[in-house]
Amino acid sequence: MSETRHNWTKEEILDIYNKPLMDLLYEAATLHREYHDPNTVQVSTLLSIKTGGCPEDCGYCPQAARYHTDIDGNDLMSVQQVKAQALRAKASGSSRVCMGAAWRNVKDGPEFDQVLEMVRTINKLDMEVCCTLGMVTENQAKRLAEAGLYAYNHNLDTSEEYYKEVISTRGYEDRLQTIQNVRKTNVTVCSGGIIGMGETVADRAGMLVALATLDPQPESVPINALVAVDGTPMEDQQPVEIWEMIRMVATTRIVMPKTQVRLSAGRTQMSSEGQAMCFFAGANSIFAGDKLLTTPNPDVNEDMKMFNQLGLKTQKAFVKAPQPETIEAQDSNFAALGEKPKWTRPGHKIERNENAKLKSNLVAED
Ligand code: SAM
Ligand code: DTB
Ligand code: SF4
Repeated sequence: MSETRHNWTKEEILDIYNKPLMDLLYEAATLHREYHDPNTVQVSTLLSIKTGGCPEDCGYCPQAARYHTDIDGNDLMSVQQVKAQALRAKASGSSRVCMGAAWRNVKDGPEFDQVLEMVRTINKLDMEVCCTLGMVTENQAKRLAEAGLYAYNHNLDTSEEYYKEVISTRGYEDRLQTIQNVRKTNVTVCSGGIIGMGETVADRAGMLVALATLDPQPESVPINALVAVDGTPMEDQQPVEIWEMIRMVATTRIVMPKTQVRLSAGRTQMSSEGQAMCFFAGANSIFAGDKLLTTPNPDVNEDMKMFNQLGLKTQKAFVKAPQPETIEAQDSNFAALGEKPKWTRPGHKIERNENAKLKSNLVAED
């Protein structure tokens, strides 16, 4: 097996992305087979444990409080509700539950304690548990690890340059810091991004440089196609073409050969033939369930039908890394240190986001 490289340059990645498609597919599929079973797909179920009302201004996100979108917001779910949903997900073939919260960052206190209890509860069901809760401090990452968390999802979303056009309320370096904090524990890192936000192909390559030069590389990389939601600053973005998704997946596979590449948001727009090409190009995981966090996802039965047609099997839990141990009396060991993520770019404004906010205020006044 070839060594994983951590010194990729943007030019090299662009050359890969722009190869003739047949050459790109052949190279990606060959590498995929070296490191993974090409007929196995890992299935995760997303669960929005706290929906909407987020203070951030991420231009793609329907959960940002400042935009007028049509989502039903919800306070933090109870542990029992989460357990019931996790059991349903397990029964439908999912090996991982990914809990998402519309938070800028985790705050120590009763809500975080409740999330830790959710992690312990799902872990006891022999399922992998992932969380995506916004920024975490090193201490909070350790507490999640102690509760038995398997993966933490925190996306870089795009290149460092384009990030400034998408989000003004936190910086790229804040994202990288959270990934670093998670890396200090035994929790695996899940980090990827979105295509179709108006970025250039060079921005896509830039994001892959940022991810592939991490050492170790993330264990899981979600590639999302933007779901353009009415009311967000990106409501008018045109859907990405399937070829762009295939190229992005294949390039990710080539520069991060050992990583689980997740075909994430945007699958409702893709045919099963298009998705099959993504699996051939190296995607080996998906989010299943009729909802992502707030937007639709293909029906579970449709996904199972597609898997049968393609001869794909679903991956069992804990194949890639062992089940983490839940350590019971964890809270007192890691008392809050009062760490607070900083706001790295005060005063930074993005015209597209400001316009969407203005439009939202006008709609709210009507
Ligand atoms: N609040 C936390 C955070 O931002 O880290 C966790 C939840 S957030 C919704 C998780 C990820 O979902 C984002 O980083 C983004 O990559 C993805 N996402 C959000 N809205 C999306 C959309 N409309 N289309 C595609 N991906 C989206
Ligand atoms: C990721 O990269 N994609 C998922 C998961 N990580 C949390 C979220 C997709 C969200 C799509 C928009 C929504 O449903 O709100
Ligand atoms: Fe909030 Fe996360 Fe949505 Fe950004 S992506 S607005 S941080 S929920």
